[in-house]
Amino acid sequence: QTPVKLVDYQPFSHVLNRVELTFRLAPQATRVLARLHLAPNPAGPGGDLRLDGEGLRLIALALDGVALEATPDATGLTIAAQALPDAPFVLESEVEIAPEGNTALEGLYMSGGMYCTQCEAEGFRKITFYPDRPDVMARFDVRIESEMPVLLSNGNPVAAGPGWAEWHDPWPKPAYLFALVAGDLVAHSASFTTASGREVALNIWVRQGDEGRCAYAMDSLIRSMRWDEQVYGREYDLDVFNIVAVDDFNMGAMENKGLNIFNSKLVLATPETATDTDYERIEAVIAHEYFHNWTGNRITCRDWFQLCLKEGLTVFRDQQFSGDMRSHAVKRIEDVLALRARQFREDGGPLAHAVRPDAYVEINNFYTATIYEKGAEVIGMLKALVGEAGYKAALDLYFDRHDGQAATIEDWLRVFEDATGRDLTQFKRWYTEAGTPRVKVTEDWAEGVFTLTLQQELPPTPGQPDKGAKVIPVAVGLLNPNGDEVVPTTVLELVEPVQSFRFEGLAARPVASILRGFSAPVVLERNVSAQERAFLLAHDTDPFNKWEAGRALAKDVLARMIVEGAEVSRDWLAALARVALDESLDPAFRALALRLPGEDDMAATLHDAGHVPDPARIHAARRAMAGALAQELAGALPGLMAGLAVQGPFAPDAAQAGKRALRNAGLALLSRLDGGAAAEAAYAQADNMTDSLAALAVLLEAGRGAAELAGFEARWAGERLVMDKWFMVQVLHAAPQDLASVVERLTTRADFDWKNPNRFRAVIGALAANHAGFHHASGAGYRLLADWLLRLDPKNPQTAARMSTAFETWPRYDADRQALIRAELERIMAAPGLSRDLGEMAGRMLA
Ligand code: BAL
Ligand code: ZN
Repeated sequence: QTPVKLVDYQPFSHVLNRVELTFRLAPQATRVLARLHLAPNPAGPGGDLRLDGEGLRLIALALDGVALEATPDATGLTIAAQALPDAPFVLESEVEIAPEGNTALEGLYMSGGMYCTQCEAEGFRKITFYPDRPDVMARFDVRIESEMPVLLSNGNPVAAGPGWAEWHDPWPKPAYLFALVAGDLVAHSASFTTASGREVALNIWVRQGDEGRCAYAMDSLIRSMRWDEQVYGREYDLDVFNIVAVDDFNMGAMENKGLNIFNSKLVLATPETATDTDYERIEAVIAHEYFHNWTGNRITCRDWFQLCLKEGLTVFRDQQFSGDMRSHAVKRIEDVLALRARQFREDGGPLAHAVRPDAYVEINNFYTATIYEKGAEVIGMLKALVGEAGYKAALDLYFDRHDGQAATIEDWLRVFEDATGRDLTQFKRWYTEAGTPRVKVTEDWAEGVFTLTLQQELPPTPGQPDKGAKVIPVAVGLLNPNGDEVVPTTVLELVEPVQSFRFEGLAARPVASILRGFSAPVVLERNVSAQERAFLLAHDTDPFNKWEAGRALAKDVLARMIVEGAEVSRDWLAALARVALDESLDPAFRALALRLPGEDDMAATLHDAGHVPDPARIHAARRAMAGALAQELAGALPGLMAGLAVQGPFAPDAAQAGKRALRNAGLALLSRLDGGAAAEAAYAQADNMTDSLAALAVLLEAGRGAAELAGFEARWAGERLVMDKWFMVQVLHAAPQDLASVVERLTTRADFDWKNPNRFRAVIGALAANHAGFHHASGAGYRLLADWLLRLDPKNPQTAARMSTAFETWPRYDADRQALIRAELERIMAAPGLSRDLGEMAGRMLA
């Protein structure tokens, strides 16, 4: 496996101004005719013309109308320099491909009888011979010939007739943004008037029968378009914006220019079929893909090492949007929970890599939490350092300077330097160095001066043993002993390995609220008493740190229960009960405060503290903690839940969703007291999927729910997205010792369509997410996962590789579990015909 390296970047030998494509669609034998208008690139290295191409049957090739002999190799074809004119020329090719047999879901493939494409990162080379690299940007004209009634591609429609349609995209784009859809589809349509008064036709294309499930996605799209105009000054630039929902999709969605293609689970929603979490995700992902139109499409990446340039920025923008639409406090807590669960986990293990990596074997393996979520955190830090006005000036300059270009992280940082005058040389380490910094805090109080000393430690990561000090914005506020804020939020800039910050003129020793809003993606190490955490939980004015204080307290208590067999802390119970019952607080916030630390999270925490986590003990202690909390709140739960009843029809907004979240948290606690009786009643009464699924999960946790599972199945058997939930809930909530048999039972069902990524994730992804079950000492969970990865890999290597990250935490566990996991990874590595995707992942985990 030869890695691709950032240092080897060279511009392409030619420029490609225009592309004409004709598709004659047929499931087994699609013909693709390409006319590439090429010219020598004066800034390029010269030499041969190398085109990428994989799995293509070459029918014909011609240069300026003259047939050309060429023999493709496994990855493309080369036209020797001496055969190339020293002036503009047209290269024509005709190839044949078989979309029906394309189970990798990359390139042109079929899903539910329709044709669709996925070209990011390197899928276009499976469609035609082409310079499949993001810095080659061209205008596309596309003609589709097919009996399918709806024929779509990027850009604006030009003309159509029976069995054909033509599209023109006026905006130069790289091939990864190409898209084509042909199917028997219906549209949910609307229109949008841009800030400058242009009309844009909006369509969400779905299969017959799904058109009534698109309203929320359309509403989210319209709000996203307006928001990007108002907040970033970015207007849409085509006459149409099409979204298509497909059932078989490796990712969540894809931002192809003017023709977004979505996993149907991120489009289709009704109150009966989708949960509040689904609605929130739909809103966020619709926004994310739309925002890519400027941050990704108009300004794209020079090469795939720069992936975070578009993904980190676009995640940051969708997080801002969701905060504006819902609650910034709740959104921030949810984002940090996800960051710690996925990115910190990645950063602390064998798969750690920089936000801008400098080598890869398979780029599909780098669509990671580090590129996306840490990439967004880095932008949040930049914004904290330069301020609102600096950020706005830098972004305006970025759009002005780089519109139409394929840019780099250096370009990105330079606009901040030019707009604000700030030197970002040291800050750039956030992009080039992996690992989660640890910031140790010591506090000193003497003669009215409070001193905070911050020391940064940068753990080694694969290939990066030593690192330089980072620029870490640490937002701090100080409270006096009465709970009043005496120093409002101030951003301290930690740039040295150790640095002290003084606060003068204070009447009494303050209580410090540090890393407010989670101002940097670091682990804060601080010796804080339980009393001080409880004080911050009660008084902190920063909602993130208020939640964080409760979280840290819960983790301390739970860690002592696991390691020492300690009892649940009465103080913690009392403090949490106060928050849960505080009606001045947002129900969504209270629901998050009641959510106990997850088992994987506790395993990481214990490992960080020098313990070897025991999954069975973690599981038992967490259940004991939930039981104690239920006892503490026993008298208050009925009143709490009654007060949260939603009046009126279902709305997927933050206010109702927050009430449902807190009510269902209450239901979960109540089941610890009544064995699930209230959950049975709740399930019977539920009139929306949020409540149905929550009650079902509670019943399964309580060892009940057989009748409800059967009823659920009978009602939803024909609904793939809903049945994914049915599969998943059983796996997530299986008792640890039963998990393997539950998975084995589910995977032998006829409707376990394992080639569908959503169904595979619903079962095999959930297997790995059931911490105590997956890590059961028998090793059955590990074996099952490896078996399924090996089965999926020849069909869909991208999803197999993605799911293999379940093994990335192996160094945390005891020697027996480590040996079991290593044996499975070695079994994977030894498999004949292993994909580059899964091979790279297993190899990195074993290194
Ligand atoms: N570009 C791949 C899908 C996404 O991040 O939007
Ligand atoms: Zn994206």
